[in-house]
Amino acid sequence: MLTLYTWTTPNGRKIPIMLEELGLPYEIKTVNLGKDEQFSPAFLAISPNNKIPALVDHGAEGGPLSIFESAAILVYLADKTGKLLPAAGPARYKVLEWLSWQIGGLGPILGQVGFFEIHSPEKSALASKRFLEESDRLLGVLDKQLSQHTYVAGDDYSIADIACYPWVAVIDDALKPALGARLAGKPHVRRWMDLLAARPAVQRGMALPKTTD
Ligand SMILES: N[C@@H](CCC(=O)N[C@@H](CS)C(=O)NCC(=O)O)C(=O)O
Repeated sequence: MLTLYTWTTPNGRKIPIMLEELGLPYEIKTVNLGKDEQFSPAFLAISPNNKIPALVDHGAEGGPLSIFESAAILVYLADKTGKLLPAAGPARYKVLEWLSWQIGGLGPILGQVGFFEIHSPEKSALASKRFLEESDRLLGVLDKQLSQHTYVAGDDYSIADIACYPWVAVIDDALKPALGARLAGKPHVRRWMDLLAARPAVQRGMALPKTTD
Protein backbone atom coordinates (compact mmCIF):
# COMPACT_ATOMS: atom_id res chain seq x y z
CA MET A 1 0.00 0.00 0.00
CA LEU A 2 1.12 3.52 -0.79
CA THR A 3 0.21 6.56 1.29
CA LEU A 4 0.46 9.92 -0.45
CA TYR A 5 0.61 13.12 1.60
CA THR A 6 -0.47 16.01 -0.56
CA TRP A 7 -2.54 19.15 -1.07
CA THR A 8 -4.33 21.04 -3.89
CA THR A 9 -1.27 22.70 -5.44
CA PRO A 10 0.68 22.09 -8.66
CA ASN A 11 3.39 20.06 -6.90
CA GLY A 12 0.68 18.30 -4.94
CA ARG A 13 -1.11 17.09 -8.08
CA LYS A 14 1.85 15.50 -9.85
CA ILE A 15 1.81 12.30 -7.80
CA PRO A 16 -1.98 11.76 -7.98
CA ILE A 17 -1.66 11.98 -11.79
CA MET A 18 1.23 9.48 -11.73
CA LEU A 19 -0.62 7.05 -9.45
CA GLU A 20 -3.75 7.30 -11.60
CA GLU A 21 -1.66 6.62 -14.72
CA LEU A 22 -0.08 3.57 -13.08
CA GLY A 23 -3.30 2.22 -11.58
CA LEU A 24 -1.55 1.43 -8.29
CA PRO A 25 -3.62 1.19 -5.10
CA TYR A 26 -3.01 4.16 -2.82
CA GLU A 27 -4.54 6.30 -0.12
CA ILE A 28 -4.30 10.06 0.22
CA LYS A 29 -3.70 11.90 3.47
CA THR A 30 -4.28 15.61 3.01
CA VAL A 31 -1.82 18.11 4.47
CA ASN A 32 -3.70 21.39 4.66
CA LEU A 33 -1.10 24.07 3.92
CA GLY A 34 -3.59 26.80 4.85
CA LYS A 35 -3.68 25.36 8.38
CA ASP A 36 0.13 24.86 8.54
CA GLU A 37 -0.29 21.08 8.82
CA GLN A 38 3.03 20.71 6.95
CA PHE A 39 4.75 21.73 10.20
CA SER A 40 3.21 18.98 12.33
CA PRO A 41 5.82 16.66 13.90
CA ALA A 42 4.17 13.63 12.30
CA PHE A 43 4.48 15.11 8.80
CA LEU A 44 8.01 16.45 9.42
CA ALA A 45 9.09 12.90 10.27
CA ILE A 46 8.20 12.00 6.66
CA SER A 47 9.02 15.28 4.93
CA PRO A 48 11.65 17.21 6.94
CA ASN A 49 11.58 20.11 4.43
CA ASN A 50 7.92 20.75 5.44
CA LYS A 51 6.63 20.53 1.88
CA ILE A 52 4.21 18.29 0.06
CA PRO A 53 4.17 15.90 -1.72
CA ALA A 54 5.57 12.96 0.24
CA LEU A 55 5.00 9.25 -0.24
CA VAL A 56 5.28 6.23 2.02
CA ASP A 57 5.58 2.82 0.38
CA HIS A 58 4.64 0.44 3.18
CA GLY A 59 5.56 -2.57 1.05
CA ALA A 60 8.98 -1.41 -0.17
CA GLU A 61 11.83 -3.91 -0.31
CA GLY A 62 13.61 -3.85 3.04
CA GLY A 63 10.71 -2.20 4.88
CA PRO A 64 8.58 0.94 4.70
CA LEU A 65 10.19 3.75 2.70
CA SER A 66 9.26 7.42 2.90
CA ILE A 67 10.24 9.84 0.13
CA PHE A 68 9.83 13.61 -0.21
CA GLU A 69 10.47 15.81 -3.29
CA SER A 70 8.15 15.20 -6.23
CA ALA A 71 10.90 14.31 -8.71
CA ALA A 72 12.29 11.63 -6.40
CA ILE A 73 8.78 10.23 -5.93
CA LEU A 74 8.08 10.21 -9.68
CA VAL A 75 11.37 8.42 -10.41
CA TYR A 76 10.72 5.93 -7.60
CA LEU A 77 7.25 5.05 -8.89
CA ALA A 78 8.47 4.86 -12.49
CA ASP A 79 11.32 2.53 -11.53
CA LYS A 80 9.02 0.46 -9.31
CA THR A 81 6.63 -0.18 -12.19
CA GLY A 82 8.91 0.11 -15.23
CA LYS A 83 6.60 2.76 -16.71
CA LEU A 84 6.89 6.39 -17.87
CA LEU A 85 10.72 6.50 -17.55
CA PRO A 86 13.01 4.37 -19.71
CA ALA A 87 15.13 2.02 -17.58
CA ALA A 88 18.42 3.05 -19.25
CA GLY A 89 19.96 4.77 -22.23
CA PRO A 90 19.71 8.26 -23.73
CA ALA A 91 15.91 8.42 -23.47
CA ARG A 92 16.12 8.00 -19.68
CA TYR A 93 18.47 10.99 -19.42
CA LYS A 94 16.25 13.15 -21.66
CA VAL A 95 13.37 12.51 -19.25
CA LEU A 96 15.56 13.27 -16.21
CA GLU A 97 16.86 16.40 -17.96
CA TRP A 98 13.37 17.85 -18.44
CA LEU A 99 12.23 16.67 -15.03
CA SER A 100 15.17 18.60 -13.54
CA TRP A 101 14.27 21.62 -15.69
CA GLN A 102 10.79 21.64 -14.17
CA ILE A 103 12.04 21.16 -10.60
CA GLY A 104 14.83 23.74 -10.87
CA GLY A 105 13.21 26.29 -13.19
CA LEU A 106 9.57 26.24 -14.18
CA GLY A 107 8.15 25.36 -10.74
CA PRO A 108 10.16 27.77 -8.60
CA ILE A 109 9.77 30.69 -11.03
CA LEU A 110 6.00 30.25 -11.41
CA GLY A 111 5.87 29.88 -7.63
CA GLN A 112 7.49 33.32 -7.33
CA VAL A 113 4.94 34.74 -9.80
CA GLY A 114 2.19 33.34 -7.56
CA PHE A 115 3.79 34.94 -4.52
CA PHE A 116 4.44 38.40 -5.96
CA GLU A 117 1.38 38.72 -8.24
CA ILE A 118 -1.25 37.09 -6.00
CA HIS A 119 -0.32 36.40 -2.39
CA SER A 120 2.04 39.19 -1.34
CA PRO A 121 0.30 42.27 0.07
CA GLU A 122 3.32 44.30 -1.08
CA LYS A 123 3.97 44.69 -4.81
CA SER A 124 7.43 44.98 -6.29
CA ALA A 125 7.90 46.22 -9.85
CA LEU A 126 11.39 44.70 -9.97
CA ALA A 127 10.22 41.27 -8.76
CA SER A 128 7.27 41.33 -11.20
CA LYS A 129 9.52 42.20 -14.13
CA ARG A 130 12.11 39.59 -13.21
CA PHE A 131 9.74 36.67 -12.61
CA LEU A 132 7.28 37.42 -15.44
CA GLU A 133 10.11 37.74 -17.95
CA GLU A 134 11.77 34.57 -16.70
CA SER A 135 8.43 32.71 -16.86
CA ASP A 136 8.02 33.87 -20.45
CA ARG A 137 11.54 32.69 -21.27
CA LEU A 138 10.89 29.26 -19.72
CA LEU A 139 7.57 28.93 -21.56
CA GLY A 140 9.45 29.82 -24.75
CA VAL A 141 11.98 27.05 -24.09
CA LEU A 142 9.13 24.59 -23.55
CA ASP A 143 7.33 25.83 -26.67
CA LYS A 144 10.42 25.28 -28.80
CA GLN A 145 10.89 21.76 -27.41
CA LEU A 146 7.23 20.95 -28.05
CA SER A 147 7.47 22.31 -31.60
CA GLN A 148 9.93 19.45 -32.26
CA HIS A 149 8.48 16.66 -30.08
CA THR A 150 5.03 15.39 -29.14
CA TYR A 151 5.86 15.31 -25.44
CA VAL A 152 8.19 17.23 -23.15
CA ALA A 153 11.10 14.78 -23.21
CA GLY A 154 10.60 13.38 -26.69
CA ASP A 155 8.05 11.31 -28.53
CA ASP A 156 6.81 9.31 -25.52
CA TYR A 157 4.67 10.43 -22.61
CA SER A 158 6.77 10.41 -19.42
CA ILE A 159 7.14 11.66 -15.87
CA ALA A 160 8.55 14.90 -17.35
CA ASP A 161 5.07 15.64 -18.77
CA ILE A 162 3.46 14.79 -15.44
CA ALA A 163 5.83 17.15 -13.60
CA CYS A 164 5.26 20.07 -15.99
CA TYR A 165 1.51 19.81 -16.61
CA PRO A 166 0.06 20.99 -13.26
CA TRP A 167 2.37 24.03 -13.34
CA VAL A 168 1.42 25.08 -16.87
CA ALA A 169 -2.24 24.39 -16.07
CA VAL A 170 -2.08 26.90 -13.24
CA ILE A 171 -1.40 29.59 -15.86
CA ASP A 172 -4.88 28.87 -17.21
CA ASP A 173 -6.24 29.31 -13.72
CA ALA A 174 -4.83 31.40 -10.86
CA LEU A 175 -1.93 32.86 -12.86
CA LYS A 176 -4.04 33.79 -15.90
CA PRO A 177 -4.12 37.53 -15.16
CA ALA A 178 -0.32 37.54 -14.81
CA LEU A 179 0.74 35.15 -17.57
CA GLY A 180 -2.28 34.24 -19.72
CA ALA A 181 -1.27 36.56 -22.55
CA ARG A 182 2.26 35.16 -22.61
CA LEU A 183 0.94 31.58 -22.70
CA ALA A 184 -1.35 32.55 -25.60
CA GLY A 185 1.79 33.17 -27.65
CA LYS A 186 3.01 29.59 -27.16
CA PRO A 187 0.94 27.44 -29.59
CA HIS A 188 2.97 24.27 -29.14
CA VAL A 189 2.52 24.40 -25.36
CA ARG A 190 -1.22 24.77 -25.93
CA ARG A 191 -1.28 21.76 -28.27
CA TRP A 192 0.51 19.69 -25.60
CA MET A 193 -1.80 20.95 -22.83
CA ASP A 194 -4.83 19.83 -24.81
CA LEU A 195 -3.20 16.43 -25.38
CA LEU A 196 -2.59 15.94 -21.66
CA ALA A 197 -5.95 17.35 -20.60
CA ALA A 198 -7.63 14.62 -22.68
CA ARG A 199 -5.99 11.83 -20.62
CA PRO A 200 -8.44 10.37 -18.07
CA ALA A 201 -5.66 9.85 -15.50
CA VAL A 202 -4.64 13.51 -15.80
CA GLN A 203 -8.27 14.56 -15.33
CA ARG A 204 -8.62 12.38 -12.23
CA GLY A 205 -5.27 13.44 -10.78
CA MET A 206 -5.96 17.14 -11.29
CA ALA A 207 -9.20 16.75 -9.28
CA LEU A 208 -7.25 15.40 -6.27
CA PRO A 209 -6.89 15.64 -3.40
CA LYS A 210 -10.56 15.99 -2.54
CA THR A 211 -10.95 18.41 0.34
CA THR A 212 -13.74 19.77 2.47
CA ASP A 213 -11.80 22.85 3.61
N1 LIG B 1 10.73 20.84 -4.96
C1 LIG B 1 9.58 20.44 -4.19
C2 LIG B 1 8.65 21.62 -4.01
C3 LIG B 1 7.48 21.26 -3.12
C4 LIG B 1 6.69 22.48 -2.72
O1 LIG B 1 7.10 23.63 -2.96
N2 LIG B 1 5.54 22.26 -2.11
C5 LIG B 1 4.73 23.37 -1.62
C6 LIG B 1 3.32 23.30 -2.21
S1 LIG B 1 3.32 23.38 -3.99
C7 LIG B 1 4.60 23.28 -0.11
O2 LIG B 1 4.44 22.20 0.44
N3 LIG B 1 4.69 24.41 0.59
C8 LIG B 1 4.52 24.45 2.01
C9 LIG B 1 5.53 25.32 2.70
O3 LIG B 1 6.44 25.84 2.03
O4 LIG B 1 5.43 25.49 3.92
C10 LIG B 1 8.88 19.28 -4.90
O5 LIG B 1 8.91 19.26 -6.13
O6 LIG B 1 8.34 18.39 -4.21
